Amino acid sequence: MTSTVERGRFISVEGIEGVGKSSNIEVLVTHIENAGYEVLTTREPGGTPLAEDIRQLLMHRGDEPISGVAELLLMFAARSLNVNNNIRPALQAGKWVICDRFTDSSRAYQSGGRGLPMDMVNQLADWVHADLWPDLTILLDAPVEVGMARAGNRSEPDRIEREEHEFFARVRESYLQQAVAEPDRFVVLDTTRPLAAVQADVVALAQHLIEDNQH
Ligand code: Z5A
Repeated sequence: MTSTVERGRFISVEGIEGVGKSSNIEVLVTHIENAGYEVLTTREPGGTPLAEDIRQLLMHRGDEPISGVAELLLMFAARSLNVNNNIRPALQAGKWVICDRFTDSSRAYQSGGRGLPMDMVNQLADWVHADLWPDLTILLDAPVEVGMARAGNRSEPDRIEREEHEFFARVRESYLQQAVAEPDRFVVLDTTRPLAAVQADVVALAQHLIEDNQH
């Protein structure tokens, strides 16, 4: 008799910079682990040694311009590595996967922000991860000024962080449109509230998915 391992759940966390992805992923992971599940936490771009190298190219390169298309292709090259070497094997082994950004980031930044056609992003998504999409996407939302002020308290901005306010406003708008288009997958949380209140919502969402998994 063969025993089949139940596929784990896949959660992505999205939002413009400084909205609190790291701060909320921490409590999300702790809650799911405390419920008895093994969790793989990963991030994009990155997550595998080669994908992390691509991240370095994208964030801290020199003066050579990177076109929007080159940026998009590098994001998806890194995503292909992360999906094949991390995410799919973990889900198949029954682990839960928490991903700090996924393809919705490419839709928001490279299409919404840079202006590339959404269809281009969606075709690459089909190539790279086909029917694999998060079971739940938590969109942490705040006005650009709030995210920028929080992020501004940290270290030197990277290449994408040096973009102007209007760029991030387009990114945020694209995220909000995605959430409206896919209400079954997205949950939008207002992160202008105190961190503890946002974290309580994140834990409640995780608990809902855990209970759903047990039925
Ligand atoms: N990118 C892309 O263009 N296309 C793609 O396909 C992908 C990515 C996958 C790297 O992302 C860049 O890659 C990103 C998009 C692009 N560029 N930008 N911008 P990243 O996720 O690594 O970098 P980031 O967006 O700058 O995120 P971050 O640095 O990890 O920030 P965060 O996790 O969202 O925030 P945090 O560190 O948890 O919180 C920031 C501060 O705010 C911290 O002091 C917290 O204590 C505080 N905080 C958080 N929440 C609250 C609340 N509610 N109240 C008060 N203070 C708070």
